[in-house]
Amino acid sequence: MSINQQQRPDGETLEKTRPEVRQPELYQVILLNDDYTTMDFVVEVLETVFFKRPAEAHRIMLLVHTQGRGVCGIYPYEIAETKVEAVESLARQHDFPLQATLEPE
Ligand code: TYC
Repeated sequence: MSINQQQRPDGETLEKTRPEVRQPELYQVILLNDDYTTMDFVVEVLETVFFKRPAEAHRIMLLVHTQGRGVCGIYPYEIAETKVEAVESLARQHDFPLQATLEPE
């Protein structure tokens, strides 16, 4: 019996024809430019934290470098928050000032 089905006492099964599915609110993870973090490190972060393939990671890195900021992924709140923490924790370990932030989609 799925969550969209209900068993009635007479043995009939009722099924919702239009299940109410609540979509989670989504947040953009935005990467910010700075003058000190190396391009290679940013590409590595995009590959390891956001699972971008090398060409896409390089494209996003250059976009952030030239535009000042760029979206690197869109996720439900807790996942987005975890990505921001992962970026900043990796950056600190390597003594880079790289920062990321969240914005509602
Ligand atoms: N601007 C940095 C440099 O010239 C590269 C960089 C790109 C840093 C993207 C941060 O989010 C960033 N080395």
